[in-house]
Amino acid sequence: MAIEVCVKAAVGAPDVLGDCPFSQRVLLTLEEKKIPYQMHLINVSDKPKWFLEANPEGKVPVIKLDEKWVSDSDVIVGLLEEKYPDPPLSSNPEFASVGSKIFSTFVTFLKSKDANDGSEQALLAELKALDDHLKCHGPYICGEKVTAVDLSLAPKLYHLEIALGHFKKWSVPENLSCVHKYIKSLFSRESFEKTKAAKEYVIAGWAPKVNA
Ligand SMILES: N[C@@H](CCC(=O)N[C@@H](CS)C(=O)NCC(=O)O)C(=O)O
Repeated sequence: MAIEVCVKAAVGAPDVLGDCPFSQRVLLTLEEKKIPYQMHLINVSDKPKWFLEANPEGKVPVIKLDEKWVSDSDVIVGLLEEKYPDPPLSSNPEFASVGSKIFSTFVTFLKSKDANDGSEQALLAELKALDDHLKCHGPYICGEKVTAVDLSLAPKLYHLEIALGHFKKWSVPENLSCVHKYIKSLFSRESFEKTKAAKEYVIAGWAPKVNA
């Protein structure tokens, strides 16, 4: 039986898959584990009553497991690993936090209106640390095989590339070659192609935050 999963619909297009990186992380996990699922697209600016009843906090993603709705991508990914251990996706605990500050530093830089506030340098330092890690341990964060930590980071790097390219004409420096290779190999996975939001919706999702 297919697992029910609620994910974000695109801004202004409620019938199209939206731009939530946490939703994509859960979809990537389902795809990589080849777990059949039924997707409900949730318009987060007009949430359906049944969704709010099932999940009063109102955030996506949520997934129905053993008749219960479960929220939070960290919790969902952990439960999927327990219930569907094959193929194993758990990451080496030593490397579980690699790249974990990239998303927050990216968002700070994206929203920054002051070129001298150090936010670009902070992001560059995180990307450089990822490059150094991949140089020693790559091609994925835990080595030869993709694991949960890559599936969490991939949608965030996708947002970073699109949003910084669009709003700041900024891209990951060429000399971070391991990061470039890493991004290319993650984005070309079938699971990623199938679960990514279209570029225009990623831009539409960030626009109000950038222009705030
Ligand atoms: N920590 C949560 C974050 C989920 C989250 O922030 N979801 C956003 C969309 S990307 C959301 O549901 N926003 C709608 C709302 O808060 O009303 C997770 O990992 O699942």
